[in-house]
Amino acid sequence: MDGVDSKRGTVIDLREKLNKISSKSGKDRFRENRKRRHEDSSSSFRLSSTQDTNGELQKVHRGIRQRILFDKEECADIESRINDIVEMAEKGVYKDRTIDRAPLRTKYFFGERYTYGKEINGRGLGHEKLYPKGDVDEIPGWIREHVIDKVVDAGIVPKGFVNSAVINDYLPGGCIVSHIDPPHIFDRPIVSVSFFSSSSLSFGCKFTFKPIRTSTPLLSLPLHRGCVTVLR
Ligand SMILES: O=C(O)CCC(=O)C(=O)O
Repeated sequence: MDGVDSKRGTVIDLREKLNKISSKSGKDRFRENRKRRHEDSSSSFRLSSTQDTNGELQKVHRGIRQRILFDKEECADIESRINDIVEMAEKGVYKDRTIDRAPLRTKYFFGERYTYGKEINGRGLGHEKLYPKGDVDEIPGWIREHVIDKVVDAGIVPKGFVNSAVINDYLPGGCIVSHIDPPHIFDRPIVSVSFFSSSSLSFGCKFTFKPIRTSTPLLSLPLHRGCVTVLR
């Protein structure tokens, strides 16, 4: 789930913030940008031909299904419940491990949490582990009733399939680093629902934080408010 909460005031754009952190002078950054543009066009990441690009694109498309499942009223109701979670988190109602805060993106783990990013010390895909059961809060009843049951009723996943729900709360300019949800921890499909605002999910792009950069994605998938995205 993702969203932007207009009630929570002005925030700094992550791109500005990270670029400020970078100590490079304007001249250095200009040189770096020119170099990067050159690298982009010769990158080993670039697909070798139009045929390869098409093949990759078809493969990505085959794994994605989307549909609008929540109307405006349902979205508004769920969004107000998400705001309640944010408020409760600020009051310290949840277990420590339920919440993971990063600049402009907060994750709320319910049911299960797994180690990722810095927690696996750069060892990469395959080294992620589940935290012990009970380290994070249970999936709230309203998420089961208003979100999971609806996804089950729509025939997207079987009853009893979902045992983990993560709310990703993005503030303006926030994003999540490119990653693969580890297959030894996550059964497929991965089901994502978007609330508060529309955003996009990019496939086949390189991403760096410092400086914040992304290569042109193979596919940039729109995620509309109320839309469920199913990834296999
Ligand atoms: O916000 C999204 O839809 C992506 C979330 C995601 O990739 C994750 O939580 O692992």
